[in-house]
Amino acid sequence: MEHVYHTHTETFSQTEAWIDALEVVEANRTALEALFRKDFSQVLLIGCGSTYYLALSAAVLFQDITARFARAIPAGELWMNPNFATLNGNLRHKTLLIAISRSGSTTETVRAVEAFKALNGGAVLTLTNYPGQPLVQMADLALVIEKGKEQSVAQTRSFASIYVATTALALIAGNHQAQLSELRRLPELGKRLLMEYESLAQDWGENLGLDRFYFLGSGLRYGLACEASLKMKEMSLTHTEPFHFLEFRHGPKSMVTDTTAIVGLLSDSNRALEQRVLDEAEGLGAKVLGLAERDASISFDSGLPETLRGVLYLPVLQAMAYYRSLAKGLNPDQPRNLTAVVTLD
Ligand code: F1P
Repeated sequence: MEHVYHTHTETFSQTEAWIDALEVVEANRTALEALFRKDFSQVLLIGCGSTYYLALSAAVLFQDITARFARAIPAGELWMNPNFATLNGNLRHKTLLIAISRSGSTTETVRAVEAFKALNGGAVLTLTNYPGQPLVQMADLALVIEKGKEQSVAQTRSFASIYVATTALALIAGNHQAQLSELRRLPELGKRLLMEYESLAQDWGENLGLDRFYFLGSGLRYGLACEASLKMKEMSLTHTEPFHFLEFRHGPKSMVTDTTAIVGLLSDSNRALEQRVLDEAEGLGAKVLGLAERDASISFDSGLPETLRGVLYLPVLQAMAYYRSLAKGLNPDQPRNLTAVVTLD
């Protein structure tokens, strides 16, 4: 019997965790509204690895939707420099800290929250997939999306579940509650993408003639490009890097060969500028794959606003990394040298 990898099960069942994410946010709506009414002048999002990339994308989303200053830093950076959150000790500028962690127990993230609280930096909201963990206990408000739990080391459905939650949170923070119902369409859309494009993900993943991957994304899609690149790196031990679209011309382009794959997470708003970068890379011999709302190799055809459909970029790219891992004879569930949680003394 063919071995069933957790990564496959988790990637292909992820839309159930998206539903859970929306339910958890809905169940905590009153508390969230109260939290976002508090006096704070910046939102700081932290995480490590995948969850840092999630924070990067969610910061753009928050700022776009709420018109409040939001930024992301790795949790380890905040742990080492907690004054950063309070703008060098100036507590007139209160911070809302959003700490993101699948496990809820990564040492850097726990230590960063401790340091932030010791400085009286502001309120703490945590987003995790496991109950009863330190980050859940330390929070002013903790959202736990248990359907996002996973056996694999590399995050797939956990990441996507928390990403869906942050999209809903940004709508609540920005007083756009009326748009929450639009998010309920995401799970069906995600399911369709996985069915429609699994064979494309497999073809690209199994193409071992490609020896390097670059993932390009701008705005909220940059953090998602980072995550897609990390999946490829962790699961398939491939040379891969993410870049902002227009940055690609400023050096990275010199790496393009005819064994290069370029994956473009295209926007609506800047599509023409982004497409030119892909066309230039193709002209240099790269194999190019575009993801976009419509008229692309992978088309969402979602009808959803650009800010709300970010999660749709993920499933097919996660599946591509999975298939490349298998094609290279690796175990996608257990990337080399990694553990699911980084615990420091
Ligand atoms: C974060 C994380 C993962 C990564 C690695 C180690 O954990 O960096 O993103 O894949 O396996 O842990 P968490 O804080 O989100 O649980």
